[in-house]
Amino acid sequence: KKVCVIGLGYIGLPTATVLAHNGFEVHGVDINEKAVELINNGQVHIYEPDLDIMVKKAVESGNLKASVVPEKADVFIIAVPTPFKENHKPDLTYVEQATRSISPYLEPGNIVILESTSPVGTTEKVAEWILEERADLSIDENHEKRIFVSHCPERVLPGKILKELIENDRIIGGINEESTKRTVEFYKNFVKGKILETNARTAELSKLTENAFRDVNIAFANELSMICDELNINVWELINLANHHPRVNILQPGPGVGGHCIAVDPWFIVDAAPETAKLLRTARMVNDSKPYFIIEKIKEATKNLQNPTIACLGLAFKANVDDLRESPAVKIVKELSAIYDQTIYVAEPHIEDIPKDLLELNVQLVKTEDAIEKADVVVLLVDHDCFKIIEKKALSNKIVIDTRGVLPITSNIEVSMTI
Ligand code: SAJ
Repeated sequence: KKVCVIGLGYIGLPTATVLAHNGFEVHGVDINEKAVELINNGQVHIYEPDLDIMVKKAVESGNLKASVVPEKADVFIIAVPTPFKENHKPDLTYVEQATRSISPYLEPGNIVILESTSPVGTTEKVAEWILEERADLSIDENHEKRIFVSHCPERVLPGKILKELIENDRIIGGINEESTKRTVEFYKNFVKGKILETNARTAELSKLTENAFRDVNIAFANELSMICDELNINVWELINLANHHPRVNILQPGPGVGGHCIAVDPWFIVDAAPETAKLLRTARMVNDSKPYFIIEKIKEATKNLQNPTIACLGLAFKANVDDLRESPAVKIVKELSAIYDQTIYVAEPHIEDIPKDLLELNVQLVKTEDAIEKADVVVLLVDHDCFKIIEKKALSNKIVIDTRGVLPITSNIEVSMTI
């Protein structure tokens, strides 16, 4: 069987690779020519543990090839981004382009699977776009040129993608029962987790709900941290105590919510039910406001210092990854460089070069020890394991603002404290 995967990013490339390892002939497609060239050379353009080795093997086996144009196949998987526009409305341009780009290659009996996290109704739209391009095909039962269309939302956690791709339970919802059935048969080839069947719209909302659930829970922790700051209570101790209750499990506060999923997906629900999704909208706003709360805390902590030198530890959107997309840490560093005249020193051991959008600012990427040594104020923004071993004596006489509660500080407040 042959599979054509559209979009060779964090989801598409690992999926294409796993399929190739399971004996499928895989044709990967991406608009990024550089990525295509790298993949065909057995290399990768993104970092994910073990992905480089797996891609190399898949390409060497002859089962994985990449190109900028699709080819005929039995199964088509769409794994392209679904960002939002300025007004938090979903932007389906990439899904539409991908769908229209595969349409000329479709043949009766083919399955088209949308893996991109999508607003409710998108899978049905995919079917409509195909039929607009191909009047000869049909989604109707008994039609001799029938094709099948389903949603199977990706649910993998960056950093654990290759494991979760195989082990996680999957939800599959087709635009009709036969589409669901055929898509389930396909995923059974490589998924070890349970495969749960539903319709396309429920599958779409289910994925959005999972990320909205996490967003609301993180917002709860973030709001608590701001309440604790006001009441002069240590939020980490508070959460630890409350979590001893058998039915309480509070997540960890931080400088905000980053990444390209949790900060985006709940808006698709809000957009679909704007009057009703009050809690979800508020959670988004709480999490989006958190970086500015941290900046205010930094300003407050430095108000009596002349030209303070600030070191920020971490730029990634979460612990132990190199991914800077929508990172609250990057947002905070940018704001700080606009507020302070002194160079802002940044330590991010997971990247080698300073990202483009910080290049023109007065920001310098340095080693963790150097950043701390130079600083009057140390701001910890990401709970990378490598920061957890920082010793107390390295921080003596510094103002320490720890947004993740990992540094050895004894003060009672979450942020702005002097050792
Ligand atoms: N965060 C906190 N406190 C916490 C947990 C997370 O502040 O207690 C922050 C992180 O630092 C990060 C953000 O939230 O900035 C999101 O991180 P995450 O680890 O919760 O999630 P992602 O974005 O890496 O991946 C999520 C996952 N969804 C869920 O756990 C419900 C993943 O399974 C999805 O596949 C992925 O979104 C996706 O692609 O949709």
